[in-house]
Amino acid sequence: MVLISNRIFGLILFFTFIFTNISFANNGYDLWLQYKKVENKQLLKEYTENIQAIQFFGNSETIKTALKELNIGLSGLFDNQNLFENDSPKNHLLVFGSESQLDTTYLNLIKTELSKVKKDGFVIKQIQLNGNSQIVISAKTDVGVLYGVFRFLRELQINNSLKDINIVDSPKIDVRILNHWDNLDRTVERGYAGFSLWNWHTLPDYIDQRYIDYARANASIGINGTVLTNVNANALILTPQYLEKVKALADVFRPYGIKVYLTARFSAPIEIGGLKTADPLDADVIKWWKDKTAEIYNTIPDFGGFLVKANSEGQPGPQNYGRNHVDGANMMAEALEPFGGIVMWRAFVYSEHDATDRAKQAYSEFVPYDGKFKDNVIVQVKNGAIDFQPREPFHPMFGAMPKTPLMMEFQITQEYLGFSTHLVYLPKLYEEVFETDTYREGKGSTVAKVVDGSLHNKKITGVAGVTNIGNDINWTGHHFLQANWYGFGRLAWNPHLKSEDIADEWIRQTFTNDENFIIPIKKMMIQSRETVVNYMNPYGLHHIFDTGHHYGPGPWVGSLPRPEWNPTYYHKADGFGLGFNRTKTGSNATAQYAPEIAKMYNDISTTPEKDLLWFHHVSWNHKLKNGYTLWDGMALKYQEGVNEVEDMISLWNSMEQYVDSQRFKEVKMMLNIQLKEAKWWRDACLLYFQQFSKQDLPNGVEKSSNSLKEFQSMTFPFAPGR
Ligand code: GCV
Repeated sequence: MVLISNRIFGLILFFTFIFTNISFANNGYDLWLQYKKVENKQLLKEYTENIQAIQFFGNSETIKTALKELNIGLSGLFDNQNLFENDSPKNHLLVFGSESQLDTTYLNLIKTELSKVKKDGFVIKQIQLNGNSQIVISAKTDVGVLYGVFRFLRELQINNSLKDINIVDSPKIDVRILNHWDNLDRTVERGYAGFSLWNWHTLPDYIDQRYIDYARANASIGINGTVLTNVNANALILTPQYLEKVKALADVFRPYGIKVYLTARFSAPIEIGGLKTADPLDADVIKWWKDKTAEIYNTIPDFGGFLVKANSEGQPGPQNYGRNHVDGANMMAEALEPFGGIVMWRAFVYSEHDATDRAKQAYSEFVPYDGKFKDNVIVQVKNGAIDFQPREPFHPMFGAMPKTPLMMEFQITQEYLGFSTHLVYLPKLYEEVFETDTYREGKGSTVAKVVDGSLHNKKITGVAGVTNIGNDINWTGHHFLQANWYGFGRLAWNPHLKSEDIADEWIRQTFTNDENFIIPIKKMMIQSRETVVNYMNPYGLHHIFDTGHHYGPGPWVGSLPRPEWNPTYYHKADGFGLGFNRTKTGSNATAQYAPEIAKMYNDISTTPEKDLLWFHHVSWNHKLKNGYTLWDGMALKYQEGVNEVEDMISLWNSMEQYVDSQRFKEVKMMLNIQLKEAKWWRDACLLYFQQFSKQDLPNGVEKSSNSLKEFQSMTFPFAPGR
């Protein structure tokens, strides 16, 4: 037991305060960990009544980290030097420690709550001891205690009352992980917020403060893993030269409960191992992976495992040797098994040699392997069957592999949602996916229940997010896109949370607790996902982005050698109409869903209009539910999207008094870019599709001042993220 009462902490706090609040001003660097002074009188009173000193149990690095964070947080939120400087014993304590360390007096007072805690969950409870109210934070593990401390700080930041506080919360997912598509030269594939955070050149000797702040931010939302490198992998990361650098990062992240994972290039035994083959059934290859894995664990004892993209978009894999995904994944799993590591094997596969609908290929390739993977393999599946579009129906693999753990892969970076210049609140998209019913075990078999393992009693569960983090000072390029990192973490912790509640807590922590700001801004965030769908891909249109960089519209692109890389493959515009027939009269992709869903999608009258053109080739004159024809309705949707961005701008402009000047100005400039690009999408798409519909724009839709030719001739050789 240690009572924090010395001046050293006061000094640390003082410098931390200077560092975080002055030198960074408000450039957004502090994310949602702003820890601004509490002004709420009731909370100030409750705080003083409950907390006069801190007492903690345990001395692990994680417990010390929890203490450090508490110090940073409380000194920002309150004028509470007395917590750290006064030696006299106090009656009102903030007590924290794990079950195995906590004093039994406290344990007895929280035992009911603690018995409900699972894995790295925690308890925060106000208790009465000898007539004094105190607050106890405890957990089964030290990382759970750290999560409890972060949650406690969140409660304070969002001005929740401390009176009778009694929170028990546990993660519903085991592996809550970020995927960095970061290359060793620091470029980031589909990265729009600067270069990679990982400075491989100065590692392992130089530990950038950002590595620590990255870990703090992740731990604050329960993220417990990070894949440092791109799935389009470079085998060099597995060499001793780089493993030493990886170790340095792992050492920084460990106290925060974050494990490091790496992408494993399937051909690494050839490229860095000097073997002639990477055949997963070859004895030398098997040995190579076993030795390599042992070497990694020797360097990083808590290494998490491998993420593998195999036989996809040119990446090598077991099929190069006539083997299959099971052979490849199990070979690596066997190497990791003795150390407790896992393989995350991606199901993002489609082949130029397969003429069937791309949307069907992953399901066809993987579902027959259900039950064949080793226990430490988890198959990582994108939320939809194509590729992170503004809206996709859920991937039919969810629910279709009852014997295989499947983890969700979301994109946080906005490859197809406006890069880092469009304000789009993605937790709304994640929530839509999680809430969808797969009907695999009858009504109520939601994707969330597949992913949290409860539908089929899975042994490992996971949610991955392809990050939007780079070395931009505000981390994500756009201040509001921090909310997507935040919201991803919150939903990875509990996929049943509501995106609106997440937006609420994010705004309060990041900007202000003033309802005059929160209510309208929250509404704007929630609406923003539909807005981007409206001005990019209404009614189920998809993959009509310009080629390669995916910046802006390119519905006219139709001459790329791989058919499924062409937007024309997806929209199939012709004189009759628009859309991809995936019903039983078309590619029959609908048959990959449970019968209830297949039936709904096979019939145009029961297909939700948001997915119309995903599943049907629809006449330009088809009557929509609102009475408009498809052509008129679609044109009006594009216009609606533009109008909604205009509304976002007016709203933001009226919010100046609630936001610091730097973030206000930066968001304002970004919104203006978003408006310009929304108009570009509207005009380019409508001019292009008009060639087929041969109809005028309906009233209310603005005419483009550019010609289709002008849009088609635009090139962006240096668009980011390639
Ligand atoms: C990392 C899409 C992206 C690629 C990405 C790929 C994947 O095709 O455009 O940049 O590659 O998905 O998820 O593997």
